[in-house]
Amino acid sequence: MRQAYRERAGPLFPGRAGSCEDAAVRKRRPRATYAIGDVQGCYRTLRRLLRRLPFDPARDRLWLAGDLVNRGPRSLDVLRWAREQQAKLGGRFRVVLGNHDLHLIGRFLEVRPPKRSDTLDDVLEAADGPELVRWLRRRPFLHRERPRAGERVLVHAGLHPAWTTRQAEALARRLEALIRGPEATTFLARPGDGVAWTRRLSPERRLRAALFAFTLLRTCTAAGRPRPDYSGPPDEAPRGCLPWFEVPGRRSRKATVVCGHWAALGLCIAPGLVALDSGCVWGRRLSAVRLEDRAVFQEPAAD
Ligand SMILES: [Mn+2]
Repeated sequence: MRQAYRERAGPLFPGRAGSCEDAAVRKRRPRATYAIGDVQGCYRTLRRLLRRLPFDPARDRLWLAGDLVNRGPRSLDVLRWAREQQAKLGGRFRVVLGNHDLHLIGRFLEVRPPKRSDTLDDVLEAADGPELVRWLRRRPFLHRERPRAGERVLVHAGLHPAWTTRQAEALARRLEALIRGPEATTFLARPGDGVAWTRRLSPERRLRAALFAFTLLRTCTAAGRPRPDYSGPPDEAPRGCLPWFEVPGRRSRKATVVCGHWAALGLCIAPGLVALDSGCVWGRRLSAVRLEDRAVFQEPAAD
């Protein structure tokens, strides 16, 4: 893999405690963007990680790669926290939708059956549950920006190799409109389709393929067709099965993609890629990366 760093079973990156950096130092350094991986209801670990970050709520930015909820024990707390952060930080807080977030919305709309591993009851039964789901339903699939240092895209799983980042953004906006509207009930009844991106796809098939890429994609064939059947580590993938970000000629390759979703990949920092899912909900760690200098901060799972 063309990677600068990939997580092994090595030591934790302790990061720097917030208290090490005094106010004067904070003022001098440029604004930082901290990107955090899949929280999945692990609220206790999230709070501990946040305490570790030298995050300045008056200046810095916080990005979450989606899958705020499910499988972990404290989804309700995570949602309440996220909504509060949104109110406090405004555009400096960004979160994108993941497959588990969509599953919660689908459960709330009663178009998805419960799965045995679901831990969503606390949200579904809470008095403020409907309000929190309404808030979640208005989150985007993709956040894209072009700071001077280079283009950045935040997405839960990945980008179809055939897409430019502009195309991806346009598809995300169309999907978001659909999820917020009355068609959500039929559309969310099943997950997206991992299909090749061709001109022949109908508009509806296109949106289903986009839903798959944004929320479920991990691997593709060398020709860029998604392989929905493989979720293991990249070095054990069957022949001809590549991480989506390594597909030759991928059209979004000049941007830096910040994503999560692939726990078996682990924290992976490479040119053009910051993959953040380090398996917190599986008892491993929750990771944050400061995008400006790629400093890593990790917290062992505590939920
Ligand atoms: Mn996911």
